Amino acid sequence: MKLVERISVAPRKVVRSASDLAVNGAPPMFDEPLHVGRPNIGDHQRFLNRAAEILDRGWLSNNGPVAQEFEQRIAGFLGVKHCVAMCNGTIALEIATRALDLKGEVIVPSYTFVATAHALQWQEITPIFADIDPATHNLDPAAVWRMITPRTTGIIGVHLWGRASPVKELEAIAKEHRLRLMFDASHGFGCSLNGKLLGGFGECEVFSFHATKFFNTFEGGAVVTNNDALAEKMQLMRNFGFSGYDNVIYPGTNGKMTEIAAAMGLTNLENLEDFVSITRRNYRRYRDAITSIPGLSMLEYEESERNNYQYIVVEVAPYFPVSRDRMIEVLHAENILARRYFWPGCHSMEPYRSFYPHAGLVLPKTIAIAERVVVLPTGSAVTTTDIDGVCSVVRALASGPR
Ligand code: T4K
Repeated sequence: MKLVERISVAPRKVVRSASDLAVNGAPPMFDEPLHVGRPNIGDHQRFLNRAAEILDRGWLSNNGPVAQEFEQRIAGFLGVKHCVAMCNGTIALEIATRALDLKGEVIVPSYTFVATAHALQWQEITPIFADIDPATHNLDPAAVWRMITPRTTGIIGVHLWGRASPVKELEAIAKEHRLRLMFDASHGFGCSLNGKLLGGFGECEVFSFHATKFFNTFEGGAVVTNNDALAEKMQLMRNFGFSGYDNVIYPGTNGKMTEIAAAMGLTNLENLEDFVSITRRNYRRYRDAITSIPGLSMLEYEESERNNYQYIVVEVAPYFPVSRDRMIEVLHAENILARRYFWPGCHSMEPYRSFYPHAGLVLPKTIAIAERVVVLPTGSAVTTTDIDGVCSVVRALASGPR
């Protein structure tokens, strides 16, 4: 494995007081941006060998041998019967929801990446936003239950930050109300619930393999399922609905994964444990520093489970001396490109904010969490020295307004 390198790796200073901050005229901590989501890239040579084979073979897409191998490896790794690889996570969500025959209203969290809602709206299915549990940032089953109407056909739980949704409770609600249940597992590749890897819960689960995800295929995604008929339907749908030459039996789309994307996936799969050891190390380094700062808390990963530790999620309490947004400004001035994922919540974005102007009334926890969260840089391009630099900036903010 070769790590993504930055031109200048070392932080340029240690911040001891406010006068050391870039917002106060000091030089920035980093010469170049420290991003939240630099890609994890496996062994370059193995990828290049695979790329050369693809070029020699002259088979670039349309269910080629590398994509087929990728699907088998992913299904085997996750312990599910089928993996239907796709060109990205959004199309995978669209195909999964359509294959499940979702219509009318589908309950989703507002506190997620907007693609979860867009995949529904794109098909003229109404996303109904339910509130979250502030302790987990995942759907609150009681809130889901309150949003059910006669038009509800399904629930999409999101395993936000790679921490599992309340699967058992959502299953019980879905069963009682005869709803279809699926999961957006975009953040959850390599994460487990009660020791079982995410991927086998609900009727199907959707992964994103976007460049910024813990496990990437440049762009890519997949729906995984244990349901044979559903898998077969999705295989047709992602290929225009073709069933053999000249015979179209569904209004399909083009959701196919390319061979080069699958080659990246196979390579990265071989280095998955290397990625985890780096993101776990980074997570622990941040946790040791952040949890000792009054007014800040970090979302913790259950160490008895498998985690990918891809997101460093910090909550800024209302009594912290500076606001979350001021903290972001200060960090950006240091070239630390922290993010406000997933502010302000899907319900406050278009078209949802115009369609459902009062949606926020039932989303108090979503609104509070979205106002508090800062996501800090990690991944294989971030070193523990970088993290010490980031934490010295954050610590300086704890001692008073800047
Ligand atoms: N459901 C959920 C819950 C999701 O989180 C997502 C995607 C989806 C569904 C949809 O899956 P896809 O259709 O995307 O497969 C990013 C990603 O674009 C998006 O995939 C992801 N969620 C979302 C959480 O984050 P941004 O706005 O953060 O992207 P951007 O361009 O600002 O990049 C983030 C950081 O990564 C930057 O600091 C730069 C760095 N970066 C980015 C790219 C693309 C690199 O260093 N190299 C790169 O190649 O949305």
